[in-house]
Amino acid sequence: MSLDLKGKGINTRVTHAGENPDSVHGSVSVPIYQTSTFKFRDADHGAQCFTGEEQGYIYTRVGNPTINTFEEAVTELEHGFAGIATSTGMAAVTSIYMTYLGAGLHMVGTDAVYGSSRMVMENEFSRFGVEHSFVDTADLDKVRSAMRSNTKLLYIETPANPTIKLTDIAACADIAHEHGALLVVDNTFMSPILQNPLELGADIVLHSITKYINGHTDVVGGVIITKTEDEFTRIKNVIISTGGTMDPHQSWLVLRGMRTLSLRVDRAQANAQKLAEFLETHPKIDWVRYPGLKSHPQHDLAKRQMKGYGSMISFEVKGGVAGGKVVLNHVKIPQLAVSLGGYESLIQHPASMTHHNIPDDERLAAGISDGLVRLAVGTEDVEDLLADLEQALALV
Ligand code: LCS
Repeated sequence: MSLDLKGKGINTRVTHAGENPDSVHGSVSVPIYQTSTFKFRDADHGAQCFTGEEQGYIYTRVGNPTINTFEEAVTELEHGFAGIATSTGMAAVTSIYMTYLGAGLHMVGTDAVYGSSRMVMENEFSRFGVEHSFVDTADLDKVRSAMRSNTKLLYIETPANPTIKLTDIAACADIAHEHGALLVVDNTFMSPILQNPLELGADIVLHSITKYINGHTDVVGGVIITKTEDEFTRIKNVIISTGGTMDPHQSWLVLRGMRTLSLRVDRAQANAQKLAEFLETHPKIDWVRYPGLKSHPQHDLAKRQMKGYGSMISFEVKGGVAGGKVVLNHVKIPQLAVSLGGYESLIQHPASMTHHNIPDDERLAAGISDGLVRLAVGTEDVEDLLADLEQALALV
């Protein structure tokens, strides 16, 4: 019997969600069902599994017990109907685009989304006649005026990568629904610990679990969680036929990583708050963007829709790109690498790295300046991180 998690706190739910003791040997950790296919009892059983008259596993692209355990666990944390694990975060993004968009249909998206979430639409889906408008979704008037009669998706990322601008999820849900569209939220930067978009009116939430959910910088993956059975079935059918599914070993690893999610998030965001406050008063820093700072233009929205401020900071060093490079090249603890959400601190330069494929005019219009440095704060001792940044900034 699994533990009833109704009414339990987030730390209990992240520890026990999806827990389903092995009925054969009682293993506490879910077994890795490393199999591509499943044997039927007899011909009738096989046929009934295909029609759905019998519940049973058929083939791992369609479903697998280890993968399902991870999906159930993350669905519990996002308060959804069901989840679908995908091979990468981008497989989650493109599967949603594929499910709801087609020739002559339109989406509205946040202008400063993760670079590939925008470029796959502008470069690939546009070849199939899909229309798009990427706008500053922090400005609700811009969202309203971008919506058209053929808009099927409003796709937002909040906080956005890497500008740390916020979008009002509840207000966007109203706008999407008034136009007969669905609201999709990329919740990667917050993880299910700090923000639950389905509870704020969104229809679909996705994560690159490469980041906080796995948290150990050793696995890529994605997940989609829907509010309703209808949306789950539509997306699941697309993923089964296009093949962007996760594999059993990958699912076991991300579930293992996820068990410590709330501990990691708590420590990393406590560190991030102190680092952001330190950077804000540092004479070598031009500006800092972190939702936990009162100077963040949407600090009130952060308090309203987020349960914490996360551990992503953007800032610009005096002297722009040249100043930023000095910091990137001289910090010793944060590693110079893309990605985020692992236990360790990482630092990178979006204009030349994660967002290099966005044309300069679009990138600058989206607020991703040439000198913007992105710091993903980890779980190290904050005194060590502060001292490290201080010594690197002294060299600017
Ligand atoms: N959504 C967000 C917000 C992301 O940051 C990323 C990857 C993705 C989706 C795609 O997920 P993936 O396929 O990589 O699992 N973001 C990256 C970043 O900021 N640095 O490296 C990858």
